[in-house]
Amino acid sequence: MENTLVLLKPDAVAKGVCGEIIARFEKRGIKIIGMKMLYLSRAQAAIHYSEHQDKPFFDELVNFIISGPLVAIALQGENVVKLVRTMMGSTNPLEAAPGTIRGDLATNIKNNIIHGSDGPVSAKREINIYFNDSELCKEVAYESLYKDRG
Ligand code: D4T
Repeated sequence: MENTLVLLKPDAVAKGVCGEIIARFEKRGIKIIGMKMLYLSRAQAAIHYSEHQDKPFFDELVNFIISGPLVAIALQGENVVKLVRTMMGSTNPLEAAPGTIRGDLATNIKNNIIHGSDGPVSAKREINIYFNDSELCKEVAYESLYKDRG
């Protein structure tokens, strides 16, 4: 079982498409184990995107991600990192296939609606930026609820 971290970026909140994106994960059978709306501080944004700190688009990326509230979601499932990235589509919405989240809801690479962890190691690091362990739901009752859904 894997976990991954998704951010519905400020443009997703502004466009009012968070519900639609969350519904796609739920319908696919992916389990939500944590979710919150927040403003990211500049320091948190720099930590989240530390791998991009030397890239020319870093400042713009940080300014965008702190420009409004976002929704952070921790998801759990088998191969969920790959599954979510497939559902997201290419980083550049111009190359994202129709039917993917970016292919349907985004138009440019700077405002590309959603972030998803790129591997289990970064998922663990990123989930820790947004959630304390006590904020992640791992109750047995919750497990059986999902089992009942087949
Ligand atoms: P995230 O991290 O947001 O899920 O995106 P990806 O994993 O799909 O893509 P990424 O890490 O390469 O890029 C992070 C973030 O930077 C923006 N970006 C990227 C940008 O504004 N200009 C660029 O040229 C690139 C490559 C978009 C996503």
